[in-house]
Amino acid sequence: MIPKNTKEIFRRFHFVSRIMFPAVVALIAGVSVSAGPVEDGYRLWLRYDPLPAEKVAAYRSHVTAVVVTGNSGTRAAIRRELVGACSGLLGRPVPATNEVNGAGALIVGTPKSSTIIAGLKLDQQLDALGPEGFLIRSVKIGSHPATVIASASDLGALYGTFHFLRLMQTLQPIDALNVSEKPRFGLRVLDHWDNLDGSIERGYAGRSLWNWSELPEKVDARLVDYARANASIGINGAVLNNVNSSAKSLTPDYLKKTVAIADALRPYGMRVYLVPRFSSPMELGGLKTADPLDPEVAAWWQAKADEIYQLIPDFGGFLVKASSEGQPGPLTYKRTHADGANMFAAALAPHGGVVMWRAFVYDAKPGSDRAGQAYDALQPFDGKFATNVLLQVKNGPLDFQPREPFHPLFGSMPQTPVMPELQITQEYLGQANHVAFLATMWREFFDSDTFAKGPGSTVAKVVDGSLFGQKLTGIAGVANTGSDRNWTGHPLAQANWFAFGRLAWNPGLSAKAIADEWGDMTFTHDRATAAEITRILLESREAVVDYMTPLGLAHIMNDPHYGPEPWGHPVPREDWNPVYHHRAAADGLGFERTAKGFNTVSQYHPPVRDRFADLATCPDEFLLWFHHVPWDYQMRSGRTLWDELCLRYQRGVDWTVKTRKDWAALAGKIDPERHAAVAEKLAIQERDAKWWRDACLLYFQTFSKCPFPDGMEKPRRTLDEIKALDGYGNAVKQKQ
Ligand code: GCW
Repeated sequence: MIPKNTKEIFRRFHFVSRIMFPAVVALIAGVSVSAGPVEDGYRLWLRYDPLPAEKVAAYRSHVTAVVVTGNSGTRAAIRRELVGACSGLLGRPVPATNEVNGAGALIVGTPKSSTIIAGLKLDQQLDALGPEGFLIRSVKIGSHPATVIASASDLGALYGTFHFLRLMQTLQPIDALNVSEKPRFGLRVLDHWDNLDGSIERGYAGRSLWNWSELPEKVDARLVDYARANASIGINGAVLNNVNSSAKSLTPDYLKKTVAIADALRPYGMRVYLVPRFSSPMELGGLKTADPLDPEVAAWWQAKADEIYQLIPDFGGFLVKASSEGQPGPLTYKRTHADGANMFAAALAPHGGVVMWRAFVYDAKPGSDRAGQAYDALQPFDGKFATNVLLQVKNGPLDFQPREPFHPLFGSMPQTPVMPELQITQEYLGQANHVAFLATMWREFFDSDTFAKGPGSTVAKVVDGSLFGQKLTGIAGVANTGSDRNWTGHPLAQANWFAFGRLAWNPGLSAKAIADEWGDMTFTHDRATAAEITRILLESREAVVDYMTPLGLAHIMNDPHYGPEPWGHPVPREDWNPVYHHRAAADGLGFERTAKGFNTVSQYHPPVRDRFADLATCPDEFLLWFHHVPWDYQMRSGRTLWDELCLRYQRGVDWTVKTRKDWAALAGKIDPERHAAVAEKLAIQERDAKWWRDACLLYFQTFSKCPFPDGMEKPRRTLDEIKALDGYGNAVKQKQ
């Protein structure tokens, strides 16, 4: 049954009714619609404006009616999406019908929901694709050519629907289709670091989409568009609250609010998850302890899990940050991470829920390598976790830096499902001001060879379960969405949300293929313009690495994690201070992680460790991550380390200068609203890139004592002037 408030949401359904139908009707009536929809970015990649005329002509006879029988929430969503999208893309109404009346029907459903699909006898193939997989086939129903989108479940049929629409949106042929798809990860989840007061930790696109103070009475209609966008790229879960959590989210009142969100997301196949605060049995239950081995504590969690499932029968489970950065956890009680995770696992198991246990743990142990601590803390527990526990590990061993080598826990936990945690929000990559297309970074991560079982043991194979035979698989992305009208702050940052979903579905996709799809769907079908947008996206992340942290540098940012501060700042822990990470000194730069130093490189399997450990074979990209290198060290380029460093920073700056010009040249090729919005962001990016270059190089020069090489633009400000800037690069002190 669809709850009342969800019906209400559907009644007020988004742009299909508000913008597109008036446009379509106007078209039919021969009225010109020069105004078009407002290009404020709200529609994301689900823009269903009329396709180029030759494509409309090619598609028209293949898309004449939508046949989706039955009225489950998901089937209704499929029907609505197809009718709205096809009518918009083809510029004339495509009706929903109950049967096939002629050529060009789109028949969508399952063998159970559709007698036509049942008649095609696809059951075996559909079962092999699993509940979320689907087939798309060009068939004949009687004498009528038709297209069938079939799955074993409604949700798979919804995913197939969006796949079909994507084919049209990217101008692919649809006349002889034979597609079969299934996701490579089971759990494809967005982690929202959203606080109950509406703020978002590391969120740069406005406030939380969950309006806790108005829920459950008022459910923002926008949640349906959020769910549609996610379903369109295969995301099937959302963790609603911050990993730095408040116990309040598990109170009966807040659970009711969560029910309302779950109801809104359900038709689109998104399950909700919560982050329980480890100390909740004390804070909410009045117990004296939260010790995971205490029977009363376990019973409290069991009762809480029962209460949640009573309210939300398809609740996904818990994501837990425990004994990490000051959060309570099992270590408080001298218990282990496995003890903590297994306590939650036992409470959720009867209901089919999972625990995603975060591996982002590091101690304030002076004199040790922070980047090695998660491996030391968790690897010994391989095989000790309950079967419904996944270990959620950030892609790199430090913390979502512009570039890190892959985390050594990937490939070192053969008996544990390890799920990557990627960060879609650009905490350390210019936040919502810089373009940094992350598909290239994630591609690098998935393709890294762990050598866990010899060559070819890529991270992708570790995490999709194929290398070690795990059935439970998942991937999480820390969301970059917020209440901003365009969802992600920077218009081009929508591409990162899209890329996360596409890679969660298929980690084999190339960054270029994803960028092409996204640009085509989001901006324009003009090939030259779309190619230019793709090029900018594909180059962007490397440029950010160049002007922030080239050659394996990391964590040299200021307090808001935005600008440079290599000189460091007073912090309670040495491993939060940039100087701990870069180790600049008269004798050179970089963190020695070989046997000459902390030997953290030994956490990798041979020959990965040997390759990183040997200066002769360590890739330039990771040089200063693994080695402390003299300023005059000769690089592969033939330049000294110092000169190379300077020219990398310069290369990053040059990219921002050139990209601004390239973008300016696209004026008139895309809508003026989004063109201007991106241009403004690129201006900020250029300014910031220069700030990074000058701050880092002037500071490092105090150690290297070397002159700036030819080819590098000289800083216009002194180091002291730069040090006086605030966290976002503004001069705060007046010049005397
Ligand atoms: O990257 C750091 C962030 C924290 C974050 C933490 C984590 C949610 O600066 O804001 O806390 O990582 O991942 O737990």
